[in-house]
Amino acid sequence: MQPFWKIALAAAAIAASALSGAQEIKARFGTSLPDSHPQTLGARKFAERVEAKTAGRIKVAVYSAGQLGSDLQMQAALQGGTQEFAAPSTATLAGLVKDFGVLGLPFSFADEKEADAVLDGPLGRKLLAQLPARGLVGLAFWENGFRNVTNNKRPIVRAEDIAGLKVRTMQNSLYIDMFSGLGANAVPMSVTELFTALESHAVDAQENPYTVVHAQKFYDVQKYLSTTGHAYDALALIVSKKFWDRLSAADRQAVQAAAAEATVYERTTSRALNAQLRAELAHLGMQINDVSPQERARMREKLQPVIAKYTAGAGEETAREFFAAIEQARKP
Ligand code: EAX
Repeated sequence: MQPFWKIALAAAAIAASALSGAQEIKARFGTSLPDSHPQTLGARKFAERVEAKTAGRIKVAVYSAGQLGSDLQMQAALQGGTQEFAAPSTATLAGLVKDFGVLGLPFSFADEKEADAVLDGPLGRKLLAQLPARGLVGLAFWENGFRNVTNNKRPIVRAEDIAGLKVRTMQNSLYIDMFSGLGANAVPMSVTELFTALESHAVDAQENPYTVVHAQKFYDVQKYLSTTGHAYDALALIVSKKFWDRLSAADRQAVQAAAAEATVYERTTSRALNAQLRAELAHLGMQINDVSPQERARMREKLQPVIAKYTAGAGEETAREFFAAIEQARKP
């Protein structure tokens, strides 16, 4: 714990510099994933753009790989004003604003194009607009990507193959229910603890996009990667409202513009890496099997009660808008 007077001094320093409009403003951006993952690459690009747009006046220091805590802890730190930026999975945000839960509903998006259309459209803006009431400001949606199951027991060929596996999930009730719904034993924990849990066989399995499997070196402790693609995981670039409120209008504009540029970069990088890392993971010794569309449909069928529960839980109106936006994106 930092002594109170130190925190008070630091806060006063930030407030003073914002008021003068000339002094340096320091901010911290925390990510839960390693330096090579798009979450952290995006954070560094964002930091670079913010600095460029403010002539070096706003400095954003990036702390990767959970150095500032788990996604959940960082979210709380942003709310409390002891950390400025983060880009957690939107699944984490669903614990604060239930409407975010629609984004993680299994087997909703067919591809990234649909996700972009929904996230950058009215539904995405409506979700972000709910954050200030919770002490956060949402700047943009980034990408983690489609999540696939890895384990060290067997390839997931049929939906039933997931049953009985001890699967690490994110600390989010939708993901816990999703894997329980497929007959697995869901074990929620932070991604920062996951490598050790897999290595020590505390869990058999986990689910994440190729980029996370590669960045976290899960190929060293997991044999099988099955392309379940059960959910698209969007990240949200968020900022502490306490910090945001201290910025001048011009600085806010600069930060928004930096966020827009970093978003294009982060998504492009995520897509390029996800496309290239599948072959790399096979090369590193993982056995990769494609799950058939029929089996994915069977998984979706088994998850109907979970989908119904979280559709209702996220709010009828939000859910209706979410599915309508996907339909709209699908139109040629
Ligand atoms: O921040 O926790 C997870 O599995 C997520 O993929 C990731 O950490 C997003």
